[in-house]
Amino acid sequence: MRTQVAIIGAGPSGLLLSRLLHLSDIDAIVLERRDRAYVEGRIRAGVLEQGTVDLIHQAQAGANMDRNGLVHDGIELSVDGTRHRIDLRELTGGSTVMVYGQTEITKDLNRTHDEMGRGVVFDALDVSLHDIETDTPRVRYHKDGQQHEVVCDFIAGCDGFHGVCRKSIPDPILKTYEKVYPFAWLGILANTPPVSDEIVYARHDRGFALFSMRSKTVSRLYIQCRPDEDLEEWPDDRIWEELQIRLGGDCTNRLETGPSLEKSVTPMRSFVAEPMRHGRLFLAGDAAHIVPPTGAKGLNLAAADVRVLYDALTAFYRSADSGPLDRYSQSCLKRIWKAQRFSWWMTSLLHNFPDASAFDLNIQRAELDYLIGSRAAKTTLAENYVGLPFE
Ligand code: RFL
Ligand code: PHB
Repeated sequence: MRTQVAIIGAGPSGLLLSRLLHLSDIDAIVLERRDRAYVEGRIRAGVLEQGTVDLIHQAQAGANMDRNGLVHDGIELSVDGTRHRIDLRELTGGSTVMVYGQTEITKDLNRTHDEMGRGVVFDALDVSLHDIETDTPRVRYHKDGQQHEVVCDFIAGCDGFHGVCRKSIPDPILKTYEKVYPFAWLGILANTPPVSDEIVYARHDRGFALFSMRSKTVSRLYIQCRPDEDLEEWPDDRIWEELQIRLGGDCTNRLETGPSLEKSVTPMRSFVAEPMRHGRLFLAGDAAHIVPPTGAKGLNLAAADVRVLYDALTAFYRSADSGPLDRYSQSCLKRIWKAQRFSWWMTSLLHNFPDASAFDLNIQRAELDYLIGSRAAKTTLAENYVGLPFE
């Protein structure tokens, strides 16, 4: 089979890129290892920058998001039970974020693919990349026991952190940077009404906690835990009790408890691979970088890569201009490192580090104190949280 762009992975990066290319009459195929129910069932991100919202509109996949997404003007920081509001809209001169689940975005994008009649190949096993340093790279995979081969012009590696694409870049060329944190997040989803109108990030001596939501009736909550935490030791009641303590203030009384619909542990790491391009292979999203979720940047960075890659591919096909493709890695990495810095900073500010000295703890307290008391510091947080401008 022949196509212009072979996309590996049907997460938000792959689906968004494929949809945008389709609208520009560029032929693409998406190969996904898992089945559709699995891909659509994963509970992940919830906070979208305006740039991500705009790209979803550009992909003509924003109708449900417009109907059901919640626009948030601010976020709250809870420090040992006392709440402090960060007014995103006022501090940034009008910017806000949209709370809308990644699960819903994936479903919305899959539906657009159904309509396109050029869908995603789910259950595509043993994907392997060949001849990526030539002008006619190839992708092989197995489906229903048969081997298939796709010949293409470009391969978009949108296959997440554990995918095959990054591993196809030869070792001496690929450089990686990594920081692993000594804690994880235990997340639950529950059919309980939000305890607050806005997301609450809580610093507490027992560890970080986060209150978020998916709708006016569904809450998404996280607590800092050990990376090797055993979920068996965390029945729902214990999680709710811990959330009540850590969120503190009026959240303690207002928190409505209920059975969890989903429960999982997410390890925390910062990771960057560069270059994001090798020959005709371009990495996008989690395949090239991971941020700890504290800054809510993972999905937004993935969308930012897709935007740059889509623009570069259209410049190539419309004007035979390969300049934007040549600059792809460099263009993306500038934004990625700024989001890495912000995510690392939010994580350092709000979590308990098991090996922190008394000096480290005092510095963390001073940083929080300064942030809460300084308009300049709150503006810095706000402009990073809503998403830095595109150059
Ligand atoms: P994904 O979503 O991992 O999708 C990759 C897809 O590739 C498939 N795949 C393969 N397919 C074919 N062959 C192979 N060999 C393959 N190997 C893998 C996989 O099955 C999968 O379908 O990557 P993508 O598209 O780059 O999207 C990235 C985002 O999913 C991720 O950055 C965010 O979820 C991160 N994140 C958040 N980001 C935000 O912007 N805001 C948030 O509020 C936010 N909260 C979060 C998060 C991530 C979390 N977890 C679970 C890590 C909260 C959490 C708890
Ligand atoms: C979420 O709603 O899942 C969420 C919100 C904010 C974050 C991370 C995750 O920083």
